[in-house]
Amino acid sequence: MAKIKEVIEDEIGCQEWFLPGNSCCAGCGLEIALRWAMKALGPNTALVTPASCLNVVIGLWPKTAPNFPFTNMAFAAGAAAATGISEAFKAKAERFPGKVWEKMTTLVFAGDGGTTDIGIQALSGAAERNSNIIYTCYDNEAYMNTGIQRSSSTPHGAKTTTTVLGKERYKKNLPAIMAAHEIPYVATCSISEPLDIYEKYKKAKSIEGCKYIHILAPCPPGWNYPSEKTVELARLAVKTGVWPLYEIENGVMTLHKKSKSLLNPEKRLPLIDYLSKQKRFAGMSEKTMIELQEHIDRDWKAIANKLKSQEED
Ligand SMILES: Cc1ncc(C[n+]2csc(CCOP(=O)(O)OP(=O)(O)O)c2C)c(N)n1
Ligand code: SF4
Ligand SMILES: [Mg+2]
Repeated sequence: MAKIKEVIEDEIGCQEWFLPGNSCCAGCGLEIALRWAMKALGPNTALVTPASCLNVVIGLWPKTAPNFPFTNMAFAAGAAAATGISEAFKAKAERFPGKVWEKMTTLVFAGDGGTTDIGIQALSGAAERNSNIIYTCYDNEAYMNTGIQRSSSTPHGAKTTTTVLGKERYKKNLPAIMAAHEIPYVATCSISEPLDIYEKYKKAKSIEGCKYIHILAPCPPGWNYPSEKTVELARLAVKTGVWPLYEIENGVMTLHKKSKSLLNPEKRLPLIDYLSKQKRFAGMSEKTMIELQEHIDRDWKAIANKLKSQEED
């Protein structure tokens, strides 16, 4: 586990690459996610951002917030564009050895709508080709930039402007879908564990091929809670077992220490501790809450089975 001392002593980690003065809402989880990813990756990073909140909060030149190169991209094309950019870096590196091109990392930061719905075909293609990119889904669990419409990543029971009685369907498990592509690295993160974000991006940077990192990034207006509660909510998502933290490196899964003990359901905080702090779950019926809990328990059983089968191998 990375230590804060390591970040402070890291010439890149101790600096801010996504600058203050951007137009994120107060308490935006996305901003925390990007800041910490960039502390690990540094300025030799080309960011691709499909249509999303990030696309907008970046701002207009010459007052843009990223202190590194970035491209705003069409909604469906994040992973495809990143593949092209990464291939261009490779060609340049071969032609001009010893220059910056061989140090470049290609990063996608896309929302859950732009990943689990609209960008999934380009992402699946990039994963199948094993394109040399780091693809991030920052997950605020709805289409926030256009007014809180439900996405495949919105959880069961959550109210959005298109699920006014609460979403009937369940959250799509995109990290599991990406792991099924057998890419070299898949990880989940929470903005409540910034050092874990830092460490996982450092690792992803060192791996050749397609890397997928899915970060839970609470959103005060979208989840309807006071802006100072962002980190608390992200922490509760981990402690209740709603959001397991793990990485899968070359097919081998490892749980983060804060999630490991939660293999025992009795160690998980009650789900209500998480739900009751967000108005998007207000008025949720007991039936829906039980269904949501059962779905979470089912995901944990799948994790336990995977770990068991690894032990037996
Ligand atoms: C093809 C296309 N359809 C719709 C839009 C409008 N649009 C821009 S951002 C956005 C929401 C994106 O949601 P998500 O990917 O979850 O990112 P978030 O806004 O939550 O950060 C939508 C629908 C667009 N820009 N392009
Ligand atoms: S709507 Fe949510 S994700 Fe978008 S900038 Fe505001 S807090 Fe961040
Ligand atoms: Mg979103």
